[in-house]
This record gives sequence, C-alpha cells and structure tokens, in this order.
Amino acid sequence: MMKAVIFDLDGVITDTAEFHYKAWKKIADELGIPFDASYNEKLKGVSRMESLCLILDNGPGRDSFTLEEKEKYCEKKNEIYKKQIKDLTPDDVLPGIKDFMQELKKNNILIGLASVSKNAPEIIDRLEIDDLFDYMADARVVKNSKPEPDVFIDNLINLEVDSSDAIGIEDAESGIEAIHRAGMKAVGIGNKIILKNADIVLSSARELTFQKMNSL
Ligand code: B16
Ligand code: MG
Repeated sequence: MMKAVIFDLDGVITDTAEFHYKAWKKIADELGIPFDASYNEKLKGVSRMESLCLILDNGPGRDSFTLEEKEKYCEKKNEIYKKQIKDLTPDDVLPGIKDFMQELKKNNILIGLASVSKNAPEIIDRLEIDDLFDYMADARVVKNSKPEPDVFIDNLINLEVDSSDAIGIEDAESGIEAIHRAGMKAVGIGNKIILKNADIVLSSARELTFQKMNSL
C-alpha cells in the first residue's frame, strides 16, 4: 500500500534544473569546454563538485585542476545560480504539483523531499511550500549524491516507511537509479528515452494523480 511519495526538487517541483544548466554553461564557456543540454543530462541530480568534474572530463580532464581551483569554480557557479533563484516566487511551482500534493494529503499519504541541493531550503522557502512536506532531507548531511540512494533512504527512515510502500519522483536518470537502489518504485517526469528505466514516465507533473501512483 502506498504510504509516502518522495519528491526530487530541481526539475520536478520547479524549473531550477534549467538554472543549474545556465550557470554551468557560463563556467564551461569560460573554460572553453563544449557543453550543451544533452551533456547536461549527466549532471542532473549529481553534486556540485561532481558536476564540475563531469564538465572537465569533456575537456582537459578532472585532474587538470587542483582541488582549490575546482572549489573556486564551484563557488563561482553557485553565485551565478543563487542570483537566478532570488527571483523565484510561489508562481514558479510547476503546474500540477500543488494539486497532486493536496490530493496526497487528503489520502493521508506522507510527503518527502529528496534533493541533494544545498540551496533547496532557500528554494522551498521562496516557493512557500514548506508546510506541504512531512520531511525534507538536509543535503548538507546526506553523504552521497544521486545515483547513490542515500537521500531517498534518509527520507524512508525519517518518514518511517518501508521502501515497498513508497514512490519516488524524479526528472534525472541518476535520480531514477537512486530511487531504485533505495528499493522504491520510480516515476519519471520528462523525456521517455532519457528516463527509460523508470517504472512509469509522465510528460508533465499535470499527469500525476493519486490513483495512478497507487496502482504502481
Ligand atoms: P547545489 P536535486 C541537484 O538537485 C541538482 O539536480 C544538481 O544539478 C545539483 O548539482 C545538485 O542538486 C547540487 O546542488 O549546487 O545547489 O548544492 O535534483 O537533487 O533536487
Ligand atoms: Mg532533479
């Protein structure tokens, strides 16, 4: 029986995945490394440092910079990203998300947040949706980012729900893998080819319903 639904943030609840992409694009351009939306798929759900390393792998290689230099680029990317999230308002919650969350609440289903972004608290705050969650993982204490299952397992423990009674919702390939490695069913939102390993792929959050999720 479904007892909990655990949401990814960037790209599922709001379109910040696009902001991450734009910020990394600036860094990649500065470094003269080719980087496009298709390569960016590899970065989704992945930590800040690993994202930079993946970009460098497409250029001079992740070992071509010292850790200190890489940390500087990560900070620079985060500053660009932070400027973009400053303008987020409650209207930036993607269509269908709030209705679906309210439907879950009516059916006594617990709601969790599984984001590995250290900026997640600020985003949730700006979107004014804090009160919809029963638990939100703290990315600062989650050890490994996706595709490791840590952030989903942390939700299961804190929501006190078995993996077989929970569903995860993701827009990234790494996120679908993380959900499955946590032992849960995975719902993909986005491209059917990229998210081919999900148990079901929907083209938008508007298609999320309690009935559809429960039948998984
Ligand atoms: P930050 P999610 C992930 O968030 C993003 O998908 C990924 O692009 C980003 O690098 C990661 O958070 C870390 O974010 O730099 O803000 O700490 O998809 O797990 O909500
Ligand atoms: Mg995401």
